[in-house]
Amino acid sequence: MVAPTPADKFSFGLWTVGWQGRDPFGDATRPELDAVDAVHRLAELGAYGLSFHDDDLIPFGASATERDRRIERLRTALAETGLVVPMVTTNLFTHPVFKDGGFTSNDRQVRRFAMRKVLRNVELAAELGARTYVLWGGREGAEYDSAKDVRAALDRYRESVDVLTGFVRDRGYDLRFAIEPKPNEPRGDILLPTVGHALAFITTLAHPELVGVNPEVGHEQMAGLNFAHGVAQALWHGKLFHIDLNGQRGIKYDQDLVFGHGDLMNAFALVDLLENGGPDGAPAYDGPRHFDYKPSRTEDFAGVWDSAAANMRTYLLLRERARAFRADPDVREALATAGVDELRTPTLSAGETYTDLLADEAKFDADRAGERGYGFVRLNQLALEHLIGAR
Ligand code: GLO
Ligand code: NI
Ligand code: NI
Ligand code: NI
Repeated sequence: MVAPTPADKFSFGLWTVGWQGRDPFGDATRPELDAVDAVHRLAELGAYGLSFHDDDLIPFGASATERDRRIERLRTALAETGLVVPMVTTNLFTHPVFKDGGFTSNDRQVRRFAMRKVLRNVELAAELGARTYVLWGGREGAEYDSAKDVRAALDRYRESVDVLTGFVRDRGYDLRFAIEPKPNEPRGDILLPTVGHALAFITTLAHPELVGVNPEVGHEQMAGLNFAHGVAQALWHGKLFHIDLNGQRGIKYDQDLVFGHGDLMNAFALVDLLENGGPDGAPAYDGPRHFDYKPSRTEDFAGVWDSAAANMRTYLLLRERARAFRADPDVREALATAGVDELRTPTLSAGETYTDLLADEAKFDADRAGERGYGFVRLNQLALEHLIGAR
């Protein structure tokens, strides 16, 4: 039951298992990983998908023949293993040209270059059958308030996304974009820092229906926010197009730990939401369960593959625990006491007006209602006991 299969839709970024462990203070601790090896290893572990940045697969500035050769090698590995490419993305952050951003660099020529880089890779994404194209603008931001006109930057951000959706529509690609918010790192402050900011931005676009969000566990938690709440709101807006799963312990640098190795209670709530949060307890999300984590730089390749497997195993264990939680009669009773289901009833009855509502005042005893105990703590303890396997 906890052995992953392709039906579980687990996918990994090539840059995750391929991370060599370079950080701001230290050199690489692992050699390069060949994309073909990554595909084979991930398939053996039970994953279904691989995602990548253009530069993960094709080194920046590679010739056209080198590009074709690399794509061909990937295609062969995919055909051999049955792995698919559900999502593709662009690297607009590593090369020095992007030091002040891609779509929102103060330098207009850089912005034009960034757009071309994305357009070319969108073509590749469509050729490989990807359905989601992630936009993570890690360098779109600033360290200094006077250095960036935020409103102009948002104009340019919108202009770029509008060009991309226009391109996809003209070409007839079955591809949607997902904006990945992050509050900071590598920039001091990144534009569209949270799920909420991104959702608001999307409403201003020319084709909002083609753009959603790709929330990442650690990114929201770096901002001190509740990840499961952010995902719930994205679902509510019909905008959860993709998800980046990993682990983060509090407000600090982006840790990219294995899923569940950070805030485990919130990870439980998240899996419960994704797997049981739809109508009649069906899954609320059917896209890839995508891991965007980093195997710690203390690990050798054995540790890399152990950590890849750990992500999937933790997800499946949480899925199992969340199902048991939902099925437990004590939990059902605690949910009823807590009024969780009652919140689904509209506050006004059908046909009722505010006049009817105002007339209802005399019947309500606020002091009495204020005495109600909701039993939320007991409910949470039941969740915890299911989570740790005590029930
Ligand atoms: C960094 C981001 C990054 C994105 C990736 C996809 O913190 O999480 O890994 O997910 O570039 O666009
Ligand atoms: Ni991240
Ligand atoms: Ni991260
Ligand atoms: Ni990410």
